[in-house]
Amino acid sequence: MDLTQFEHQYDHLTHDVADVKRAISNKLMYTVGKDPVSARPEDWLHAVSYAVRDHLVERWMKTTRAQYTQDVKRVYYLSAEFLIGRTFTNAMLALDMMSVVRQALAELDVDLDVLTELEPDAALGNGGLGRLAACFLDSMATVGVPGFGYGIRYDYGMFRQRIIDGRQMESPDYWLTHGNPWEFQRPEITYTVRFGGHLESVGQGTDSRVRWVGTDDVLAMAYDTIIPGYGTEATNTLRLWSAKATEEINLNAFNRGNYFGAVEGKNHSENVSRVLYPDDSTPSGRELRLRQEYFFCSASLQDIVHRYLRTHTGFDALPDKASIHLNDTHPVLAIPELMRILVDEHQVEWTKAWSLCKRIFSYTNHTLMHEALETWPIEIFGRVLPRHLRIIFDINAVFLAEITSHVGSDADLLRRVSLIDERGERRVRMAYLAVVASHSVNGVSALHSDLMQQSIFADFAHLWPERFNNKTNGVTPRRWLAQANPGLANLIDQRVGRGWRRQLDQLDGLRHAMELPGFLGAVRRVKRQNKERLARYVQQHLGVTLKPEALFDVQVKRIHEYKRQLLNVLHVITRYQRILDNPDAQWVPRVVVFAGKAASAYHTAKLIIKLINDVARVINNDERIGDRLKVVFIPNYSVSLAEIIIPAADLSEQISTAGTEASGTGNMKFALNGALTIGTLDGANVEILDNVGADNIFIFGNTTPQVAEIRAHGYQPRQIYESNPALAQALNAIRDGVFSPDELGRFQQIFDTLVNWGDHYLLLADYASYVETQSKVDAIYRNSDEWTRRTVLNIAGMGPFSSDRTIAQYADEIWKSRPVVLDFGPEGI
Ligand code: 26Q
Repeated sequence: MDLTQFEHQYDHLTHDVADVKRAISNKLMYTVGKDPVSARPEDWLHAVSYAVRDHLVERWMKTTRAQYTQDVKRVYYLSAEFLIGRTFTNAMLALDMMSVVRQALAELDVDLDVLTELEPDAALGNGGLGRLAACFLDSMATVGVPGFGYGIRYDYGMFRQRIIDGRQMESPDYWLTHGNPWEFQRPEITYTVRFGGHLESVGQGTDSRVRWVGTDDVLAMAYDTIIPGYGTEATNTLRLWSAKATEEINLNAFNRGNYFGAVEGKNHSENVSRVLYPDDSTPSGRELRLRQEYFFCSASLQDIVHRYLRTHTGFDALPDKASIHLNDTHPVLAIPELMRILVDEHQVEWTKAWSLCKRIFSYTNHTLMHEALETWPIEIFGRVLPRHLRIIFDINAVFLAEITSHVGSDADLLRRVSLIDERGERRVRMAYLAVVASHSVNGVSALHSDLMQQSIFADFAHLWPERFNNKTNGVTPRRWLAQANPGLANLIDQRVGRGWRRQLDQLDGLRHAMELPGFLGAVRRVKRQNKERLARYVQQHLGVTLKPEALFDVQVKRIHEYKRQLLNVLHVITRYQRILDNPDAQWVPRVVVFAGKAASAYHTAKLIIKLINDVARVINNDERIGDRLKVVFIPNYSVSLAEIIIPAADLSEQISTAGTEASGTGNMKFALNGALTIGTLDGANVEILDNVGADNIFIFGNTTPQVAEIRAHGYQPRQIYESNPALAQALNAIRDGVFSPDELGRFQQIFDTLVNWGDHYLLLADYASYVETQSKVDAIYRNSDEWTRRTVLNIAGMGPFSSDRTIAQYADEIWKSRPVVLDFGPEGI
């Protein structure tokens, strides 16, 4: 696609092409150290990135200085994951420099679009939770919240997925091979993080203290990335920690003459930040994961306390100067770590320290699924973090005593809410620790926040109802509309102006545009161009030809049973069988697109990938089907791939079992890009329905209470299988090897899971409703004006799903933070 037509003209006013050209050439020579004659495209990318980055640095220093002089309350967002994707285009858009950079590069004989494709994704996250953190960083900067992200600088991000013979193969994602021009290494900002060792008691009675000694130490070194705000000069900082061996470890071993041992030790301690754990929603329970979590919490807390103490004495004002937000339970060790720093290192009295904690911490829960709740065996915990285990025991003792004094001694209640699960192997319940230590606990959609209070935190919600609240997720319209879909962005600009980038509510103005001549046609043309772009990608990478007039039906997300990719496959097979039975009917041609990664140890998810690929091979090569149905599995789903796939979708599949998907954010990205949703009443789908209206979304399936009811009455999937011939035919085809002629029994297990082993996620219960709803989708799609009208009403209703709205609510209701005032006013451009 030719992007130039969408870049606006007036950024030439603020940036002169000649200046930018000179800056790029200077960076190429003096920073990258290359002659233009021999520079490779990677060298040009680095040169232009440094040139663009310089403009951010000026804003960054202004903002950081203003935060310091105004002594504002800072918001620290602690997250084990930040799924950022690429930075270059995002930075240029924030600075309004896109067209001037394009022009400057063209004059240097370099094509901007070639360079952007070379940048590796920063894939320091698994999926929704990590991407949400990245959207929040963008929004905090944009709305002026003095926010800091803290996390881990993994050497290896989310693994790269290749599909070989239909199966997922993982390979390491070493994203730093060519260096990262967006980060600033800060060797002077280094903290010692301690592990292991043992506890000693010193002193007597009220004077008694605990000493934590004999530890193995690792250094945490800071790397900073600038987070630009959009349409403001405000910028924030993402600080990621990288593990460095302490010199002591090296020298001791070296002096004993054990050179290899010294290097081995170095490797061992530096392994802490080596690799992102790729299990989303099923914690691996590995010791190294616990070490990772403590590593970044300890470094971050030391840094936060250090920054505070530069300008304050005593800790009374700490809650007025720092809010610490826990993105799920992965950073929960920040709680005992703050207690340790206050009590052990600064001699703050326990009760005082604990009341400070409760004013500082807040926590977001992202899942209700039992197997996803983080707990650690106290054996491992005590070995890795003996001091923190003791602190948690002490917190628990005080907490349980408090409960007893309020509600009397109810042994059953105490067992249920204890921070230690005493059933079987004793385990620390990380989510409970988060709830007990935080003044705010939020869910990520209205439905999820309700269910959270009725299920996993029911006892706590009775004790402290005021602590619980909802903050429905959102996505940044800068990346997910302006950047990913310049064609649509440009069209919206023409109808409602450019303000939606910061005020997404302005999309509401599109309702009137519908009547204007030519508008629906223009929307359709943009969608068509986006579909052609995706078809080119698929042709290049998979060798499958897609016709852009087909309905593009898309499900992209992590592969997980609860997300029900298998339900989608059942519909695909049913459609295939119906086309074979009735080839002369007027079929609406469909392209069904899947993408997503399976956790490397999740066998069933990997088998689902194999099934999708096997089904795709059979259908795509069946000449009786032709263009009426195509199925593709696009490998290596990532933020950058999402930016290509989502704008090309007609239909967005959000079909999780009601009550299982906390929110979903892909659902929002698709609707914002003019896809209609087919979905269950789950997560934020419920609120999307409220905002786009029932006529403009395809809702199907059992509701959360119905799901509970079905399960309570002894769900019998086999009965459904036996009474629905179309369903039986699809399932039998899977079982009998229609899609696996080379290994007939390959998918027996999938059949059994659904028919014989209880169908935990109720696919069969929702199948009929799903397939029927898919027919309604076809009917509407046939009427392309009607379809397009509905897609525009979807876009118009997406105003509330900006992460700017989400962040404004966190800032007002949880963090009580105020925007930093920049001397030139908050409005930059
Ligand atoms: C925990 C311990 C050890 C190893 C891995 C993990 C781990 C890692 C990632 C556990 C869970 C995750 C990710 C969870 C996640 O992405 N949840 C999603 O969060 C989104 C943002 O709120 C929601 O929209 C999704 O509904 C939810 O599934």
